[in-house]
Amino acid sequence: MLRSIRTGMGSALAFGIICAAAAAQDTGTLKGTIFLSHKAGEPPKRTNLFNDIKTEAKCAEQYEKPQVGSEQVVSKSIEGKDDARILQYAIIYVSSDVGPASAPPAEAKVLDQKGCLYIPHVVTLQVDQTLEVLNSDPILHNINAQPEKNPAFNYGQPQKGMKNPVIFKKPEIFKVKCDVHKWMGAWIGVFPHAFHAVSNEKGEFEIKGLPPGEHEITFWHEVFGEQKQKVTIKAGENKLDHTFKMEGSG
Ligand SMILES: [Cu+2]
Repeated sequence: MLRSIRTGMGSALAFGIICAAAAAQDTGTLKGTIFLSHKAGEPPKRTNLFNDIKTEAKCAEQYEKPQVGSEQVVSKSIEGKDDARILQYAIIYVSSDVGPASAPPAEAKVLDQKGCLYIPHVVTLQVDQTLEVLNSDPILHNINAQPEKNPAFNYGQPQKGMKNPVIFKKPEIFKVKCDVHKWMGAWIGVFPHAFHAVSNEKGEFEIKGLPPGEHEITFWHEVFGEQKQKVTIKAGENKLDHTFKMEGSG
């Protein structure tokens, strides 16, 4: 009797594994690159953040050389092109109905405060997934969030290594800031499913596990706004690039 139960459980387990493997094969992956177009010779202006950071000695000493760059627009030129760049920190997510969501990932995302910057500048997570807010600096930061759909929060973290876990119940994109250092800002994107990504330093993104069929994809950037596009996903790899335009660009 015991043996037959064990055999039965083994078969059920094997069946489950086979089904899971088949389901994984049947889903699609969406990959792409985010670009920023602008008038030739007029790339986005860059802010010298180090002018601000150097007012906080314990942060300034963490940098080997002055940091130049804007947190808001992190774009890099493309070799041979004078009117387009790749764009980091865009959020890419599915904005149409994709059915019931899978359980949120057990592993937390981390929003660090290091060198008087939020790292990463943009973070996305699923409803009920933990965001761990960490202070890696030996000075006081506070993380002040005033979302519209989730409860507001404001944690002071006066010591290095302090952590506050936060969970969000409603989908929303909102800003957090530090009241001690006015240049410190980050964006948190909360989604009802796992189909979201942030473009990396090469402008690239990847969203895995999409059910085949037509979906609406939203591309969001804190400066360049929000644009939507329909895409038909097939099993396997799918490609979709997106270009944001700077205002005034043709
Ligand atoms: Cu701060």
